[in-house]
Amino acid sequence: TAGSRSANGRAAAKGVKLGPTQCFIDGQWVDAASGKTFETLNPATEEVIAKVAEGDAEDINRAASAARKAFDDGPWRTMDARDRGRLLYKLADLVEDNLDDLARLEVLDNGKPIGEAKSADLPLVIDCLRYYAGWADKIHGSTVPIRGNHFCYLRKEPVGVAGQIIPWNFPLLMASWKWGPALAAGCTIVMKPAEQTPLSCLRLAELAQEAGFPDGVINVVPGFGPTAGQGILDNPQIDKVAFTGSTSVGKHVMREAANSMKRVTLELGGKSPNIIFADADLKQAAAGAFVGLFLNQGQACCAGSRILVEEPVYDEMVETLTNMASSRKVGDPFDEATEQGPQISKEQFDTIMAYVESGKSEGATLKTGGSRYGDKGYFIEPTVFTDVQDDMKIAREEIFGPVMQVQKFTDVEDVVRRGNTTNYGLAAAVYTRDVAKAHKAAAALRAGTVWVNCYDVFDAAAPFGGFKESGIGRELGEAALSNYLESKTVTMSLD
Ligand code: TXE
Repeated sequence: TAGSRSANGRAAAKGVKLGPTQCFIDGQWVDAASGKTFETLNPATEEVIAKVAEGDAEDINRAASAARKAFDDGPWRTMDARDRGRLLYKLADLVEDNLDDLARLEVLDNGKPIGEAKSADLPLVIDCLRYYAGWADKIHGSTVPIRGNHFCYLRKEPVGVAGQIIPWNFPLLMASWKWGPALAAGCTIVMKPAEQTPLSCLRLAELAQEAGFPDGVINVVPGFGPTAGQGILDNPQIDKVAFTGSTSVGKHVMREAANSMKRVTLELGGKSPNIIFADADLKQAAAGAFVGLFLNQGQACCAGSRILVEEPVYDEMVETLTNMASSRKVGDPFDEATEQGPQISKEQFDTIMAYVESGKSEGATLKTGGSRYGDKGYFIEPTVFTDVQDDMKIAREEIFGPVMQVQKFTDVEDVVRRGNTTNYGLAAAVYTRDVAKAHKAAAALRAGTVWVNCYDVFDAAAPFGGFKESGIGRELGEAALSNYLESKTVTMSLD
């Protein structure tokens, strides 16, 4: 049953193999220095899954020293790049071999539907690790034709120790997005997974150990933001911080990073517009708009949470989206037929329900949903609001739940401006059959990713990240490597 633990620290819940629950520091599984633990819950049942080591600044400092040593004294920085790549390939293979178990662990701790974990999260993790494995031996500098009798060349060198802080919505995937480019570039890692979902990341570290990553290259310290997370920001041995999470904490990370001039990349929230023109393939548009919002219980930074629909097709689109939402299968995330599981936590559940109340009180029309689903677990009915106005709270703020806002537009020239009227700029989508209109909108939308006639199409090779308050820097693709590299200019006299 959930919560029961055997002597070796592995519990059996829903037949899931739990894996480690301690800190992973310098190749060792250790308790937190304070001896403290915290509970991680199953959001579908509200039951305790396991007690996990609660790391704080002291554990982070130990991890950072180990990562520093593995970087400065080797073996990581001095290992042949191709051999670093081989280890990443090996890790990808091990993840693939353990796909089912990892997917189940993710479902237990996060609540996402098993079908999604197996068909989306895990394959994307594997692809990401392989993609960066391939990069490891292809990172190189260039020569520069400077004036005079000199030979000038540029070296690409790893930035050093990377501190990485990730959220709970895609726990394994976020870990792979951070580990892949950092390890390919030759950095060492101190990672703090989210306190809501530490288990899959710890299991990934165990697989990395099995793959043969040297001690100290990858360190994982579970714990809370203001203690363990802050420990990363405060530690002067850490050269770079990569953060994914809320915009408010992202701003804090950036301020704190300045103290020791850590390099910073941030992947933050969004309020992404989906613009559906009347000439779109409406079936395709509805499918894109629907998945764009409801995927992962609405807990996606790029959630397409403002659906702007051109007037002639507005009523039809509202009806289609409402029907899709009301027939969505909510329930036990371990059931293969389930499409929507619980929200991650009581806090998130309460925040989302408060947004639903604000939508109602500000005069939006609640077409479907709006209530808790069931009486156990943090389930919320798929919810659709229509007649949403730009100035309503639900049209401006990130809800991070299964709550869709549908808005009408008549002015085709003005809709991109409306789409851009937000402090965020993570993603956007346009649905139209008119190629020129699509390209024009894609160029004008101020967002890091624009999807045309689709949504949530991710690939390890395609950069992802935000304009404006949605972040700094890009993850994935070749772009993410530069987050982990310094450029060194070497100039030699030939006289
Ligand atoms: O995020 P936090 P929360 C948004 C979403 C959600 C809201 C709050 O709108 O409703 O944020 O979620 C660590 N120093 N996103 O509270 O707090 C924390 O431990 C260092 C969007 O869960 O930002 C966790 O590991 N670290 C987002 C990570 O930051 C700190 C995904 C994210 O937690 C810290 C998640 C501190 N002072 C939430 N405080 C996305 N971009 O996808 C917290 N942390």
